[in-house]
Amino acid sequence: MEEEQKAILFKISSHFPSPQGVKISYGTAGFRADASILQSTVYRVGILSSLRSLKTQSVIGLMITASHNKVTDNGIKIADPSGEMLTQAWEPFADQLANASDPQLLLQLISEFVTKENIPLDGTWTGEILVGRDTRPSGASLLEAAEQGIGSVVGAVALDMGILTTPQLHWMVRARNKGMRATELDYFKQLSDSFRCLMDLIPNKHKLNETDDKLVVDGANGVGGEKLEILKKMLDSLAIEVRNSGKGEGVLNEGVGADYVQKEKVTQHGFGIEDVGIRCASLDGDGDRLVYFTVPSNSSGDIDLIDGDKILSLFALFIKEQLSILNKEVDKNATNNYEACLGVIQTAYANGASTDYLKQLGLEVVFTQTGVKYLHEKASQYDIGIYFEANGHGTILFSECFLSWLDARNNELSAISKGSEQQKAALRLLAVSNLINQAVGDALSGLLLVEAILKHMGWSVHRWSDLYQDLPSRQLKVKVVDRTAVVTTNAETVVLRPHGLQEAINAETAKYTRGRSFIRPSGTEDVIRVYAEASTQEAADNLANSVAELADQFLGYGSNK
Ligand code: G16
Repeated sequence: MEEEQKAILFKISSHFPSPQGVKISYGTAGFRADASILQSTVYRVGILSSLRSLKTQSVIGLMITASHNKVTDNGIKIADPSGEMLTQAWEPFADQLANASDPQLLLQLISEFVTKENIPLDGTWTGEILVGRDTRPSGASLLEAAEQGIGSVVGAVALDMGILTTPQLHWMVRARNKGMRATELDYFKQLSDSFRCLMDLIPNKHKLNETDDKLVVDGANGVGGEKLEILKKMLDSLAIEVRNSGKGEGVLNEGVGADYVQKEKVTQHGFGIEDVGIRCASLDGDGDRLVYFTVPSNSSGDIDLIDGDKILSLFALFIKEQLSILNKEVDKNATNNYEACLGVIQTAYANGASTDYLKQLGLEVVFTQTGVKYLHEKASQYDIGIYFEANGHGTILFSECFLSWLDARNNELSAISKGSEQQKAALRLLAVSNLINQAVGDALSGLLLVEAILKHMGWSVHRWSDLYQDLPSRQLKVKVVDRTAVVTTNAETVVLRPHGLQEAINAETAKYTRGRSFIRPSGTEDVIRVYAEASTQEAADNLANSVAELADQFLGYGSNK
């Protein structure tokens, strides 16, 4: 590393001392903490994103957001060249940078890493980092810190993309690196065009079905609601009402949003008995999660949740149907046949009933740890990989290989049987691949796909909800002394450490019919998460409470004893 570069890094780094006595770790989706202690972390991640851009010779993304967390938190997500989350291989370096106690150590770490990774800092390549933020009040000053970090690396420049949803930024990074136009308008245009294309392909018998038409969306008082207001103006065939759009007095994620709705299963602020029977959806604070729900007529305050598992099931059903139409009359001797490999990815949070349902459909279901980075990686190994977390975070990935075959097949069908059911199926799959975000889970594109599929099937939200009956479940959080003391295996379903805890959980779970329970440390909040399901709600609640007590006994302050 040149002396000039070292001097710049040393000088600017001294303005960003790391917070005393705090260890910050790269978690499920980047760094996340109270915004007041994040200046130095964000500055250092700015440096890292510059190095990543120079190393990959591609555009990189840096998003300032804490997504579903409370408004006083903030965080950073990094988008790699293909729009995916930062490669896991660089996470240890991110941890080291974030925790370097002084500028000298920081400089040494960077210098060693640059040499090891052979990163060109000689001005032969200009790094470019697209920077975005959500609507949190702390976002503007943290964005400045990120820009200082990016500017500390000679040859790297930051491009402020303004307030965006996280998936918009990931989409832009991917588009830029594919040589495509990548403004916000381009994003909206791609979504609305492909949605229109799917709507044009709705079977005639369902075209005039005007029932169940209104959709009410909870924007979590965040950026997703704001963007949906813009997008909906480009969609003439969909009536959307956005509530909790962030324009009023409501607080981001407070009693609203996808995380609240999915975990608490009660109506959020702005929704109530007047919404009985209406199709409703909820986004999270940075617009990367989506769940649907309806308000039942019993005025209990509860909702009927349609979570990520059911969105996944709807998508899987539709994709499977289109593939079977496409392959219906295949000429067994033809050389251009393609048996697409379809895979479905879930985590341990997936409701047991959803996994049973997907398996009954004959689909291959694979489990990974929690975190989009793991699910996405797995899904990318299929021709079509559908991944969803129960919390509503997911998408459908199409392999380049399958897409180029599909494109060619569509051209061929258009020449020999234009307008045939087979060609329509090819066109639908192509439209889905354009609509659904290929970089990361995206509530806005997911919502449009759900809407298009419901129309295609001629289904009401209730018909969709009845695909299968969820097993009753409960999620709890437990505050413990040190959540990193928990080590898990088998896609987080088994606790390895502390010793004896898994045996205790097993003994408790065995008492319940269809009982299943696990604990894992959160990677976005300083808590242990507890999940339990069983044959009745009371049993699921009791199991969750017992397991939470065990977690407290083994790891906590003993407050539950
Ligand atoms: C992030 C990740 C998700 C994960 C969630 C909760 O979501 O992107 O994959 O499910 O955190 O993680 P944990 O249970 O480790 O706290 P988001 O929407 O908050 O960015």
